[in-house]
Amino acid sequence: MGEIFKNIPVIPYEGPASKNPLAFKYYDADRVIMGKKMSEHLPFAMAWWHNLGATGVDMFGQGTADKSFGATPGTMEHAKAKVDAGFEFMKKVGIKYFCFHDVDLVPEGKDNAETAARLDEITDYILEKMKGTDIKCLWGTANMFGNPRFMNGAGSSNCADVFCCAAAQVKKALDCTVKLGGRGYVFWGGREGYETLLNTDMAFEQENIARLMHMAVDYGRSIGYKGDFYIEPKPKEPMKHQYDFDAATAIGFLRAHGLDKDFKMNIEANHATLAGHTFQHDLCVSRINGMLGSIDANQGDTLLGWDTDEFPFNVYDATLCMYEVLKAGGLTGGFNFDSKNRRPSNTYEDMFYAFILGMDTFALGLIKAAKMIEDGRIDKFVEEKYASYKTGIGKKIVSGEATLEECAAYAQKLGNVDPGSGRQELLESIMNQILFSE
Ligand code: XLS
Ligand code: NI
Ligand code: NI
Repeated sequence: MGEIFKNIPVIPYEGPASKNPLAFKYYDADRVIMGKKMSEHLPFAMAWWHNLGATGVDMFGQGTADKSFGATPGTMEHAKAKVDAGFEFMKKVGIKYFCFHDVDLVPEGKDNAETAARLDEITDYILEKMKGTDIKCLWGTANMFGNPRFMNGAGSSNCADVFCCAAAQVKKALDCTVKLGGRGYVFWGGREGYETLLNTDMAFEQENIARLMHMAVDYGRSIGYKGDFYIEPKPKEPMKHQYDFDAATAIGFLRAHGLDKDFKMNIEANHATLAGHTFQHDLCVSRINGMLGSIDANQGDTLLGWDTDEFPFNVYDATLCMYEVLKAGGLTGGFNFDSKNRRPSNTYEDMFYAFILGMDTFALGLIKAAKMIEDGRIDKFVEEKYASYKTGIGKKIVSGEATLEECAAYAQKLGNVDPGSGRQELLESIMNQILFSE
């Protein structure tokens, strides 16, 4: 197969003054920030489904982008053309990871066995392509939401036969992930939720999801998989109510079912905002629970109530994201662009512009988050805000020595109490100052 993205070179770093649309302005892979290269802070990944699959089809119209890559969609020849295109794309844009669902790699066969044989063939082909490159799999997953059999759920289905079909897919997707050296394995609960409680046994459905996850962990460890499993929370879409609503809900579920040692969170920006949180909120909830594993990097639109999966361009959000990631000491996973071009951005060049935008946005976020930490004013403020717990009664509360009676007796001796200003506007102006100075 010859070159697919003709006239597009390997994307260079040219710096903030460059006006070359096919160059990075901020992402400089080898630049060292807080002791680590940018490329190590930011293990970027390409989502097979969006970048190589999404043509812009929506419920009102056909695709606008041609992703046939010279082959007939729905054939194994096309599956291989996508591999060729994907590897050329990743090399040119300079990213080292990809993420996939089983059905992104090959067209589904007439039964599980045929799909599995196709997956063996395509993963051999991918392994061949990986040789001599440093490109690897970030994570794999099984699509347990597209096929009609999953209409009532996968692990949460009312039907044990469907549960077994889901198990077969998870088993094969884990095999493929291990074969491709994947760092992680994701469960996004596409249809694991409900439309109405009138027909739903919620407790039973949740227990069954946990059973499927335990089986996956047992099987994965038995074939030598050492990476993390991830839950990717999302509050709604496609189901009206999804069980993995947000990070707090998913962490509670993992702990209730004894899965918290093997699982972490894969936090998607647009899912966090759909849950009524900020992206930073769900990252912070994951971090403080030791559960921040990986990130699906995209952004939503506050005017739209669904998962628009836009390429990230909001530098404030990216900065606050990187602030959490730096405080967590990095990710075990990476930054998967679970993002797609807008429907009218339908050329090959647009695919590159989108990744340049996303990678530059996170590079800027990293640079600025490191500055916020090095500047120290914000951290110092937060530290001092809680200073009353360093001495006296506060210290006794934290160490567990104080009783309710002691606190009450202490309170009786107090006059007016002033907890101190939260200084939000001052802190926001410090952030602006850091964002908009060199
Ligand atoms: C959908 C999810 C999905 C997962 C992988 O909203 O983001 O793309 O990342 O199944
Ligand atoms: Ni996602
Ligand atoms: Ni999503």
